Amino acid sequence: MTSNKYVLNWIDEMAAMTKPDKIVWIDGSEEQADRLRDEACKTGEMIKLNEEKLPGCYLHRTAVNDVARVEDRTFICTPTKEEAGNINNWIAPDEMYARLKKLYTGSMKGKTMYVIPYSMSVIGSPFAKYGIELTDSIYVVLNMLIMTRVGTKVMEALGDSPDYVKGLHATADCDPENRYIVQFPQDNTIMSVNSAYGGNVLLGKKCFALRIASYLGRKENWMAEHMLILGVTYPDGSKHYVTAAFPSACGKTNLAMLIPPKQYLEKGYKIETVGDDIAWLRIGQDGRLWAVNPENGFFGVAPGTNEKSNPNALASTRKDTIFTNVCHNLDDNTVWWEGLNDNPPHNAINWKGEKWDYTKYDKADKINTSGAHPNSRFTAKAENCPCLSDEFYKGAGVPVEAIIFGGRRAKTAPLVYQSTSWQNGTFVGSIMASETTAAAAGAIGVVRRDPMAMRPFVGYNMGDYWAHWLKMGNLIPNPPKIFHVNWFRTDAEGHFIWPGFGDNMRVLMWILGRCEGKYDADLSPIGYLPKAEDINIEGLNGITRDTIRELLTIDKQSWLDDVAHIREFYAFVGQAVPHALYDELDALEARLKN
Ligand code: OXD
Ligand code: MN
Repeated sequence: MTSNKYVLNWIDEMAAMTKPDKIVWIDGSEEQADRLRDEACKTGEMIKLNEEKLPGCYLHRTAVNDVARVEDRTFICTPTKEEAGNINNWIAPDEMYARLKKLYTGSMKGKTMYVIPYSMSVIGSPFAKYGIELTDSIYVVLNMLIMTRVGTKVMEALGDSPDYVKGLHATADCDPENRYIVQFPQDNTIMSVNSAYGGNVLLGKKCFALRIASYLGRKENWMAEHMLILGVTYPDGSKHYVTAAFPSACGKTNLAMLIPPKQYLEKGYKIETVGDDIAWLRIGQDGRLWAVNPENGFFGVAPGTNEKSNPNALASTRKDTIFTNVCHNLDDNTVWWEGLNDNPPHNAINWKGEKWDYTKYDKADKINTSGAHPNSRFTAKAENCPCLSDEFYKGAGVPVEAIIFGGRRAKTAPLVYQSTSWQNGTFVGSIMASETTAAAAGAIGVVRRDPMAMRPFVGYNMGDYWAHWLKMGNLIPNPPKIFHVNWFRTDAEGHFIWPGFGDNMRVLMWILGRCEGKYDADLSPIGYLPKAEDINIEGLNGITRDTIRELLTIDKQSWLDDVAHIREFYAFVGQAVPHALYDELDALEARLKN
């Protein structure tokens, strides 16, 4: 498929180490994909689902000890520890290469090594970056075929260039003690071993499109962010785009695909999805910041996805989808997960591959009693999403008017506020945090700081990453405005006050209105707050102007407590934290005390 000597030499070297029986290039054709699907079904690696109800869909189960990304086994191997920073795990590159070599040696004996040439972003577009993943897993091949653009065309676009990201994945023994997800940013290299779970092995996603890409972005003056991208079409036909970064379990996919409330639909407003997880952002010739979604599919969490919470995501999974670790309904050979509907299958196999008794389900012990694993997934083609934007296919990107940060905060953060400048907005991103819920193990309400939702995904020192944000602010002639939202404020009884889901459109419209200069706002110690009358509550049951006022209050003491927590966090991030962010923190504290 290629005469690129850099690629061929590297594959030879990797094959000499892993010793596969054969090497197969993935050309991106349907015929080849079909043969691989057949083979995976023969070996039991995948189960073909009901062709009438779920055409082209398959079920796969991973090992029970291999069901999620593993942050403690993820490494950024820069030449010095300072470059990786305190947030990332670090081991010196030479030592890591030596450790990995032992694990990879002979690991593909008796197996096939698949060579997957893939592109992040539209092939040949100004945003595009290429990668090659070597893997011994058909599941990985078939997922990569959905999540990225794969095949011969990628090699044609790469030509003789050495400029591609090398990725080596070996399933090995799936041994959790020897599981490694390693990025070598200086070498454009990713190595993953002893896992076969999506987030650890689909190397185009977190490893490349966030960790390696964030490092490249810093070098090349662009940004790789853990952000959804959505467009709002106004009744006059104009289109307005925002990106948003939320930590997991805060509804990124739901916001990206939201269905506007009736009042907006009737007036002709429409929401279109460009991306649900990752944005690459570059400065356009017009001086604005432009965003693309480098992926080609969605690797979404299944539980909780239903006709009400996210009909567009559900529709995306009705064909050509790979389900991982969901519940298998044997009666009609379909799939089910908690929160899909109220009819759990009576004749079913759970995510562990055992007979499942739905009557034993216990919310407090989901892992052992649920039909689907809480982190079970669907890998669905973006093109199957009913609200996918046409811009998704174009590769030129969309101009971003607003960047929205958000987290799950019961008390501290108001429903929405606007930062006062790019520098202040960078500060707002750097202090992003989310509270753990009763659903997760451990104490409730513990604040985990997750700057820009990138804590697990920055490919270098977090402090330097913040400095890069500040630098980009100086480089972008017409930067987006930066906002923060919180859908999760609770009342005295612990109930969510704001309805969320489609009604988040109301907040989105305030944000876009601010970008257009349509609304005044009140300057508070933390930034600009909406005037309560500017949040549209028409048709909202139980939400009054007073509710909005309550959602916009700022409790100075809890903010001062937060300031103390942020100081500890900045100290942990260390020396690289830019002075400008300390200035912002000091100024915030002074305003709160005033
Ligand atoms: C994540 C994901 O963990 O997108 O953020 O899978
Ligand atoms: Mn994500």
